[in-house]
Amino acid sequence: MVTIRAVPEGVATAPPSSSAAIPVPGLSPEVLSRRAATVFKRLQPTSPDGLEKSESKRQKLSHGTGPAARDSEDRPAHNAAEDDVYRREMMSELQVRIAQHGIRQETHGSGTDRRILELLQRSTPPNTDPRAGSVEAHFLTGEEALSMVESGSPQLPIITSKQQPFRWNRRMRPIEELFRRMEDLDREVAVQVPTRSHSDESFESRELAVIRERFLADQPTQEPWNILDLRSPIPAAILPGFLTGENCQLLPRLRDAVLQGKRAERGMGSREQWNEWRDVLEWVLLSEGGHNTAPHTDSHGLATWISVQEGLFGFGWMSTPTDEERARWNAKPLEFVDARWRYVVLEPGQTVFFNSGTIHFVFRLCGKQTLALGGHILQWSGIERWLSVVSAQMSNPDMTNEEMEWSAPKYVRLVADLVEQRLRNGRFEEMGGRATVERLVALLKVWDPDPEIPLPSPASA
Ligand SMILES: O=C(O)CCC(=O)C(=O)O
Ligand SMILES: [Fe+2]
Repeated sequence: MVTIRAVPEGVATAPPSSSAAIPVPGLSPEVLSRRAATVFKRLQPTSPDGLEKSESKRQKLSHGTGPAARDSEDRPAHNAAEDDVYRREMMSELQVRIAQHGIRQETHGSGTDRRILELLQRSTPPNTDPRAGSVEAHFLTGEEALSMVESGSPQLPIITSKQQPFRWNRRMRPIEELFRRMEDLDREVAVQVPTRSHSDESFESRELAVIRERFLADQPTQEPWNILDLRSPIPAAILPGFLTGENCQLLPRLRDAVLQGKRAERGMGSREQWNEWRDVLEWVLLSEGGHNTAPHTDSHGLATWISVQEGLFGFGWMSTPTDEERARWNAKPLEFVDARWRYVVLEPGQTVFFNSGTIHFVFRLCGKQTLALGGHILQWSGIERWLSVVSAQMSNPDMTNEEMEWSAPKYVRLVADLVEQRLRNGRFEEMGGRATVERLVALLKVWDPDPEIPLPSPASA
């Protein structure tokens, strides 16, 4: 993830750039990694108290705003039985849609539907009980999550609740408030439309005013729109509390190194460059029900958090893949299924965090819009893993693009500099000791294939 694109980002009229890690049906490579590509060349309203738990009631649960989490009562519940109801409904819906689709021309959505159905047929809820075998997802309070991500790089998804400092105004739906806060609705943004032919691009450009009208009218549709590239109009205060510790703040430090170099003043780098980085650090996912996203890894080796604001958000992942499973998936990301797939259905107020390289997919029942806030992070303790994910993404032609080839080495070199700085400042104990950090620096430096590649200057980055 890493070069900074010269494409202006402020007005999202340009078609998405191409720098996705892998091709994903229904989520074109261009769109998939546009956020990260931009710089890498690429909350949640808390749910109302007493979440109702039957599927039908759950469907009614749309949004809410409450205080940020404070104590252990904020551990999210994992309700495997309800999630299974959602999965079954999802499978029936997909079966009908696939049958209806029949022999019509292949679209972006039809490929994704078949893939998601195949995965859901194999997916089970994660085991969360250590007495029943290996735990496959962590359902944690904010405090527990904070301590886990500050002390290491968890390989399993973490699910928390009430971790978002930002509060919606309770007088309207978050989706309505989102558009209110955008102010200028004449701008355009790329919208993914699953009924577009597979031979065409998966997105088309639409005015924000049109998108707003469509979402507020909330009519049933066979053509669910998905907007992945929406610049967040809400204050830069959406990072879930448990991700605000120092170990999770490597990406903003990398941004500073890119945009400011050796200067520490404000104002280095252009406003647009800072905005581009902000678009990687935090973003908005707005979708009509029925829009799904096939399995992929987020580009440039970035770790990701997603906080659901409205609607129910089905999130699936390949659980603890072996090296062999990962290699087989890397080789055939559009086909490989023979692994342990797990899923959860997230509610407003819940956040999922998953680390670099997690192979994940998203599913949504028809008829219910979803809004989520999300962002990317990198952990200081996750540098080695990041390096291996970026290497895999670069070595696989399906996962590589020019932008990554050009930029990843530069960013790896900047990370090496940052780690060396920690060594100079005597900050090695927190990263596993001097020997470990020295080995890491050596690894980062060896990896860099061409230390002579010039770093992006503030002017060109
Ligand atoms: O919301 C979606 O459909 C996809 C979310 C996701 O995984 C991504 O944007 O990378
Ligand atoms: Fe993703």
